[in-house]
Formats: sequence, structure tokens, C-alpha cells
Amino acid sequence: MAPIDYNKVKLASAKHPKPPGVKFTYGTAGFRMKAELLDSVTFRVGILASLRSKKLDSKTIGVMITASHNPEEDNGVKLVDPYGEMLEQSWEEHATKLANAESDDDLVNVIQDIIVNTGLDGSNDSSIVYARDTRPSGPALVAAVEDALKVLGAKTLDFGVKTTPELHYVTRCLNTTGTEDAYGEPTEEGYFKKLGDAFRELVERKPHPSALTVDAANGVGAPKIRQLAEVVGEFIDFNVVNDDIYTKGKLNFQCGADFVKTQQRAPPGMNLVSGVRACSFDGDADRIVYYYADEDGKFRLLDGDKIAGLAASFIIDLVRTAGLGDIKIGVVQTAYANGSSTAYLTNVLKVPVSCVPTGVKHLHHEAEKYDVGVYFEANGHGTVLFSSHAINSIRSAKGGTPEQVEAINRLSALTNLINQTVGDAISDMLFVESILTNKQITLKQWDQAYTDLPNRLVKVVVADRHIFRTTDAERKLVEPKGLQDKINTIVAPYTEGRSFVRPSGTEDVVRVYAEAATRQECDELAFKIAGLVFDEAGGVGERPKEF
Ligand code: G16
Repeated sequence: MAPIDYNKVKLASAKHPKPPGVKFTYGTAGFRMKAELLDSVTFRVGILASLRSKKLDSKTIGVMITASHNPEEDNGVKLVDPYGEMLEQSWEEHATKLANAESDDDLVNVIQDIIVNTGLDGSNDSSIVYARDTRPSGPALVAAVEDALKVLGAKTLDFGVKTTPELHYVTRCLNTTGTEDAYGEPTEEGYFKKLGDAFRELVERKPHPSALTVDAANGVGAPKIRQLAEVVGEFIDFNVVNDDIYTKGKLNFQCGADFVKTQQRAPPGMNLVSGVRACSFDGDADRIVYYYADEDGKFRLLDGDKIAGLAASFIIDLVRTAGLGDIKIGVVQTAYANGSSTAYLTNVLKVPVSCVPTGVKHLHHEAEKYDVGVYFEANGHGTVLFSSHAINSIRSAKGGTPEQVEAINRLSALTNLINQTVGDAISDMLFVESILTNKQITLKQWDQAYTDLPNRLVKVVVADRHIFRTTDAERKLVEPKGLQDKINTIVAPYTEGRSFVRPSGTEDVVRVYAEAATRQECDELAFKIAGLVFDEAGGVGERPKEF
């Protein structure tokens, strides 16, 4: 226990000056921008992490340095709370204020304000675990975080180059070891062992599927899949592509989950012929989408919505078979969810569906309201949360018939297989594979649950995306004033037409989503709305082109 030495803070901060005039915001997934602007931000996030730990009785806080799906020249930093969840929202404001303090003196004032406003004891100990993805800018940003942690005397654990979900996992493990909520061994080996054991339990004695081609986005997922193969290799073969983490400029470039989802095609160079089973991770392996080519060679995407449908239907069946009817299941989506997926969940599976704003933090909290909360963004980011009521019911259930016992055992294995701290491409992939293996179905059979409405996502660059404000879980624009009425007028004539516009929280763009009954109508609608946004809200560069 030692009080904060503000002189030392100022001296250290002087080595990480804030670029003048830049306004930083803690957005959808922390701070994210061009890496060259991030030195002062990461230093200050180090300070915030230490303060957060001091506030929470010295519990370990996670710091992840990644820009996930963004281009390689970007980077980012975000905090992970003790149970592996995203930073509590009320602290995002503190993060933004710290990042924007113009001088070292201002920085000290903001730190003191945070101490007063949150009532934390500045002399408490603090404990931080940190990791980074494979971006070339990562090591320098880690050094900036370390400078801050050193000056605040924090206890630190450098977790090295890891996927974002591994950092979430280890943060929860470190804070629960030795308690009745113990989540696992706080090491990478512990992570793979936990997933591997659960996967074995779910798939052994079942015929194995054919090999799975995994596009690792030339990111950290590539080496991690190889480590995974060491523990599950007897049940599944991986053919890893886009696994070059050393050549500059390759990360997320023309590959990865975001490319596949937005371009609706396989990464160039992948030989996606009929019969090949494929999936793509993003740069930090927290998202996954699946795909295949049908008999005519046509690309077919199984995105986050399809994964949510598959997961919900599997869990509903198991809960029913296990005789655990009091476990209430729900699904959480965002405005990007395909209209057909929401109809399938509501009308066929008959599960309650909630719609929340984009961002894992929003989905996660909503999912906590159910006994089993399945949440997935259409972009492939998601997981399943089991409440303590659900876990206790599953663990104490005995089962009167062999079918019941088997269903209970499978549910129990799922609670270990699924990374409940955050969306995790590796864990989600094993989850999907275990469902397909148990049901003995192909990607095509999975796809047949419902047919997606044609949809398109377009990015529009505008002078200031902060002029856009939304309501109704981002489905309607409040500002710029009058724009929503114009959108409604354009959408009205389209069969099953739907479109919305929102500012991205991770990239300097405005996103336009459109869906309609046919591909042609959908593309026309997306183009019209993107053009409207460009014309009426300060479009920059090239006006969106017709598709
Ligand atoms: C992050 C968030 C996701 C969000 C995505 C895009 O993903 O974790 O919840 O869907 O950004 O957000 P936006 O549309 O606001 O830019 P990732 O995989 O990049 O960390």
C-alpha cells in the first residue's frame, strides 16, 4: 500500500505526450485509431486500469492491446473487468477524460477527480494482466502501459501475444481461483485444456466431420489454432490458411471474418469448392463466421445469426430432453440481425429475442437477464451465458433415463466449452463443431433452417460521424434532423425492405445496412441510402458507387 506519487506520474506522462487537438473517445470496443496516435492513450489506460483495480479491492484488471478487425496500421486498447466482462460503462467516461487531458497537470487533476468521484482509496494495491495481438505497433504500446503501471506500483502479469478472448478468460480465472466460482487455470495451457476436455466429452464416440479450413486473418488466431490442434487433433483436422503473422500489411487484408461478412465471398486464394467446410476468424480471434460453396459453386455464408440459431436450437433440445424446463432461454441480437433470423427464432424456436445497440457490452448485459442467454452479432461476435441458476440446475440434475443423463452431461460440457466471458472464435468454433457432430449434419443442412434476406453493409466516409445520433437500438436516426424521414420514404416501396444508418464506434465511418426481398432490390436500396447519407451529411471522397 502506497499513496500515488503525482510528481512521478507527471514525469512519466511527459514521455507520453498527448497529440494536441486530437479528441479521443472510449467507443464500442475501447480506444481504437491509427496506432501512431495511441501512445499517450495507452499510457493513460494503464493508469485507469490501476485505478479500477484499486477501486475493486485490488482485483486483477485486464488490458488488451488490439484493433481486432481494423486494418493493420490501426491499434486499440480496452480494459477488462474482473469477471472477464467489458469495462463497466460508467468508467468509460473516466477513460475518455483521462485520454483527453491536454497537459500533465490536467492529467493529475483528472486522476484526482476520479479518485474523489468514485470514492476509491488511491493507496490500495493494484493488479493488472495485459496482452496484445500480433500488430507491429503492439510492443511499443505495451511499453507505454508498463510505464504507467510501474509509476503506480501495480502488480503486473505480462500475458504476451494472445487472442482477446484468452485475455478475458485469464482475467476471470485470476480473480476466481480458489473460490466456488473458479473459472479455470489462469494460464494458456489451462485455457486449451478446459476447451479440449469439454470438446472431447461432447464429440468422442461420434463419427468425426471432414477437415475444417480456418482462415486466421493473418492474425494471432493462426498460432493459437496450432496449439488447439495439439489438444483436439484426434477429433478434428484443421487446414489453416491466411496464417502469415510476419509479413507486414497482411493482417485482416482481404481475409478474415469482417472481409467475408461484408464482401459476402471467400478470401481470395481460398479454394472454396463444394464439399469444403470453412470458417474465418478476425484479427484477434474474437469473431467467427462459417461458409461453404453449394453444388453450383455459389458462396453461402453462415454468420453470427446462423450460429445463434444453431446454438439456441441445440440448447433448447438438450434442456427439454434433460427435463430442465425451468431454465429460460433467450437470444440477444442487434439491428444488423437478418430479418429472417429473428423470424426463425421467434416463430420456429419460439424463444424471446431482444434487440440492443451494437457492441458486445450491450449484448452481454442483456443476455445476463436469461438463465441461458445466447448472444451473437451478425458479424460473428458472440457467446452463450449460463446463469448460476442454470449451472446449479445442470450440476445437480440426476436424470432418470439414459437420454436425460446424456443431455445433462452435454449441457454440463457446454458450460465449460463456451467461453462465457466474451465472444471467442476458437471456443465458438468448437461449439459449432460439437453441435454439427452431435446432430451429424453438414453446413448445408444447418443453413436450411431458414433463408437469409439479401442484405448489404456499406461504409460511408463523412466529415464528422459524431453528428449522427440514433435511438431504438440504433434502428432510427435522431440526428441529423430530418434524415430518418428521408430514409423511411426511400425504404417504403421495397418488399421486406429495411435500412438503418449508424456511426461506427471502431472506425471513422458511418455504416449503412439494408435488406430486401431480392438481391437486386437490396443493392439498390443500400446504394440509395448510402448516397443520401453522403449528400446530406457531409460525405467525403468518392460518392458511394452502384454495386
Ligand atoms: C467490435 C465490437 C463489436 C462490434 C464491432 C463493430 O468488434 O466488439 O461488438 O460489432 O466492433 O462495431 P462498430 O460498428 O461500432 O464499428 P471487434 O471484433 O472489432 O472488436
